[in-house]
Formats: sequence, C-alpha cells, structure tokens
Amino acid sequence: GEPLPRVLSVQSHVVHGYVGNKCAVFPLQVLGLEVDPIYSVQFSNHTGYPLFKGAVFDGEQLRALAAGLEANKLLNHTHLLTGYIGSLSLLEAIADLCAMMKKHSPHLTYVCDPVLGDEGRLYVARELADAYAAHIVPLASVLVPNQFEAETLTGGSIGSLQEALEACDKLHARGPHTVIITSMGLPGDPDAITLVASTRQPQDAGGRLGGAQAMCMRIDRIKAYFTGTGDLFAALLLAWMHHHPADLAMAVEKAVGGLQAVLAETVRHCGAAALAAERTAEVCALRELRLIQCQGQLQDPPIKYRCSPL
Ligand code: ATP
Ligand code: PLP
Ligand code: PXL
Repeated sequence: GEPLPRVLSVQSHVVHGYVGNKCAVFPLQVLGLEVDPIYSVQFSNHTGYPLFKGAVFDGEQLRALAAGLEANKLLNHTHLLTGYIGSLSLLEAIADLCAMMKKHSPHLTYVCDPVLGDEGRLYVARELADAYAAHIVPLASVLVPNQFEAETLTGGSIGSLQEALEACDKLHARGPHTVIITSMGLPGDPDAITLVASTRQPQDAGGRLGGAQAMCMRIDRIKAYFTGTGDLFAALLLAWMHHHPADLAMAVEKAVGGLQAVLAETVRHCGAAALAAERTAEVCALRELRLIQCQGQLQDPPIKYRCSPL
C-alpha cells in the first residue's frame, strides 16, 4: 500500500501547555501521521507567561541529531514541518537538514511557518528575518505566514485581497507552490480574520496541472487572545493536505474547522479569563488550548467556514 506519511517536526517544546510541537504532535498523530519531533527549545511554558525557564537548542545540536538519523537510515520522512526557531544558527542548520532530507526523499513536502512576528512587530532578530527570505523560503513547498510575516518577506504592505494575492505571487516565484496568509485584517471589517490561500500545485488527482488557484475565507474574530493557534493551524493544514492532496479548499476548511472547534471549547472552559487583559500565570494557564478535549473534532472537523474563489 501507500507508504505511511512521516513528519519531522522541528518546533518548541513546553512542559506545560500547548505551543509548538505540543500543538503539532497530537493532532498529526490522531490524523494518522507518524511524527518524529525535534525540540527547538525546551521551556517550562510559553513566553507569554510572566516568566519562563529552560534551554534553547542550537545548530550544532540539530546537526548531531540529523547525522544520527541519517546514519541509521531514519531520515526518510515525507514531510518537514518547522515553526518558531529562535536562533540564526538553528535556522541555518534547518536549511542543511532540508537539503539532506531531499537527497533521501526527492518529493519531500516542507511546510514552513516563518515565525517572525505579528501586529507590526518582529519578535525575532532582524538577521533571522533576512535568512528566512534568502535561504528558507526557496526550500519551502507550503508557506504559512501571517499578514505581518508576508509583508516582511516580500517587503511591501498588504492592505487588500489584491495585495495579498500579489504577495503570494512573489512568494510562489521564489519556490513555495502553496502560500496561505493565515490571518489578516481588512480595512472596514474589524470583526473578521481573513485567510488567503494560493496554490500552483496540480489540482487533479491524476496529477495533471489545474493551473493557479486562489481563495479566501472570512472567519469571525473571537475577542480574546490565544497562543499556539498559528502552530496548530500549520499542523492541521499539513495533515489535511496529505489527506486531500488535490483539494486545497477542503484541506483549509477542515484545518480551520478543527482549530475553531478547539477555540470554542477553550473559550467555554476559560470563561472570563478569555477576555482578561492582565496575563497572570493563572490566566495564561486557563487560556491554554483545549486540544485533548477536542480529539474527535480534530479527526472529524465540523466545517464552520467555507473558502470562496478569488
Ligand atoms: P504564525 O505567527 O504562526 O504564522 P498566525 O499569527 O497567522 O501564525 P494566528 O493569528 O494565530 O496565527 O491565526 C491562525 C488561525 O487561528 C486563523 O486563521 C484563525 O482561524 C485562528 N484564530 C486565531 N486567533 C483567532 C481569534 N481571535 N478568533 C478567531 N480565530 C482565530
Ligand atoms: N510571542 C513570542 C515571543 C513568540 O515566540 C511567538 C511565537 O512563535 C508568539 C508570540 C506567537 O505565536 P503564534 O502567533 O503562533 O500564536
Ligand atoms: O506559538 C508560538 C510559540 C512557540 N514557541 C514558544 C512560544 C510561542 C508563543 O508564545 O512561547 C516557546
């Protein structure tokens, strides 16, 4: 039969709570994919809490793991998934890791969340943003930036659907066959999060070219702030693109469906803490995504929002 999908996922580990690999491994597994996680950091909790403790992994340490996997012929993954990477040395090692993986698996799908910042501000060093643009974007198959990350990578502002599509085209020209701007705000619609997806992948199960295709989705904005939603989206998208390789709209609809089910259960569980402005440890803990409680909805997502063609 068909070879089992195997994902190498390089993302954060937090002991308590759900960001990075803590919100990628479980969803990928319950959707039937094998996952080999590598931890880019190991922290007590996410960095939005009043404090965190722990250690970061560097490029040399990643190269050692890659060499060990390769020597045992274990670097045979179908997918590479990367999220928040805190240092330039680790990002450079990821570029080399991707090249090693492509040597063993020429059809490797690299799903890259270029975590750079949000709401107009970088939360990584400038050199990291430049390295993503120069060395990582060209390796990615599927890129999932938010609005600010797409602007940073293309060097222009995105204020409309038209400009979002232009940014996607610039990114396609550098490599990724699929680009999804996971969240943007459009002027005049403050109660919405807009997602824009663009692909140049074959759209037909027979592998024939379906040409370029673009779509958008309007999502009701929940008036609360959650951490880890971008990471969960990337993992769910990878899994659903695997299950629906010729139907990007379906993959996006199922990924958003599962994510919105988790958010609804998280809001229900945390009550007034969902809206609290002060980020005490207690409030942060209450707002952790309710992933485990939503296993069934991750596997069989209620489709709340549909894509519209652009
Ligand atoms: P990254 O920084 O990892 O690239 P991102 O900043 O785009 O990701 P989010 O802003 O968390 O990540 O958005 C990802 C998805 O999470 C959105 O497409 C949306 O479906 C959902 N989401 C996040 N926050 C909200 C919210 N307040 N209300 C409704 N949906 C939300
Ligand atoms: N703040 C810091 C310091 C981060 O490192 C990150 C993520 O990677 C975030 C905030 C927000 O992450 P997300 O948009 O995926 O929820
Ligand atoms: O969700 C992104 C993320 C990843 N890794 C760590 C984080 C966060 C968000 O706060 O703290 C360590």
